[in-house]
Amino acid sequence: MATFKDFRNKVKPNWCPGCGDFSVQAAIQRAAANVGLEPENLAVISGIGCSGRISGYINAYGLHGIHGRALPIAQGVKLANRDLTVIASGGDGDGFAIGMGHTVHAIRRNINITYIVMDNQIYGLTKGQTSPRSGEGFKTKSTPEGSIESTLSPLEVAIAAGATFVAQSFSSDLKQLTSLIEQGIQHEGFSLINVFSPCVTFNKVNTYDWFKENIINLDTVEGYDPTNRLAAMTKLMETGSMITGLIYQNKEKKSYENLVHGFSQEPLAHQSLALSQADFDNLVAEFR
Ligand SMILES: Cc1ncc(C[n+]2csc(CCOP(=O)(O)OP(=O)(O)O)c2C)c(N)n1
Ligand code: SF4
Repeated sequence: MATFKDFRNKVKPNWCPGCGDFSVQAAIQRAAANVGLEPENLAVISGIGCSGRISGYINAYGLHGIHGRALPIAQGVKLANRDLTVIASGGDGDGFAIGMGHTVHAIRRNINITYIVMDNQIYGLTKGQTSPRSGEGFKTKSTPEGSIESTLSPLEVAIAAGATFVAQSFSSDLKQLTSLIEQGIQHEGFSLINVFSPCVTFNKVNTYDWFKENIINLDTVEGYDPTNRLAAMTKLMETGSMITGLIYQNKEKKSYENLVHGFSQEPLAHQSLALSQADFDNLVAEFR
């Protein structure tokens, strides 16, 4: 049986020392081993950004895709081979700015993949511009007088869009993060896990200490019921989304693969896709 070490490869991450993304990498490797996967059972598909490099740092199938397009690629992989566990990953710019349309539709589609967003509330790779997750008044080179736009609350959007699994964690809490990724992988549908993953180089506001002071861990909130959609939305709105843990899960809704008409139980990846000579001749005849 594989251990987390089997999900390591020889590529040395070029993230800045202290970047929150190191913990996300470690948590994915641990969670994959803990749920009994082998490297050949896993595909990690990422977008573009510092966080997007993660697919290159994990020993599994992987694809470092296009900015904002991790989810279309990941959904294609899952539909072609439902036997693979598919993790999509990227930054808050990737998933909640340029890729937000894909995020909303993947959520409502409820396709069985796990989407891990490394939310540092800034664009890291391009040297620190304001993202939709930056706070109002946040000053960067792209908003020198402070951001005048409302901060996006993607987890509220997710619940409104019909999400069946919504969780949030923090890079400093490897135990909780690993457990939530395990639960996300085991969830039969789309799981969204937003991770507060500090950018130590460009974001001097939302630091490790700032998150520690502002986060409420739902594990410490007595009586919180993650199956109650309205309570989940209320908690997000009350706290400005500064909660970690399993926020909402609906185990009743079937995943996309189980609903789509005619979808074969046998993965496309294992089927012969060649046309028979007779089918080919008929097709050509239609265009004569
Ligand atoms: C289509 C397209 N638009 C813009 C860019 C430039 N770009 C690369 S990464 C990035 C944003 C990075 O921020 P985020 O997704 O939050 O990831 P982080 O680097 O913070 O991990 C942008 C705007 C690009 N590569 N492709
Ligand atoms: S710039 Fe920020 S997000 Fe990018 S590797 Fe460095 S600390 Fe991480």
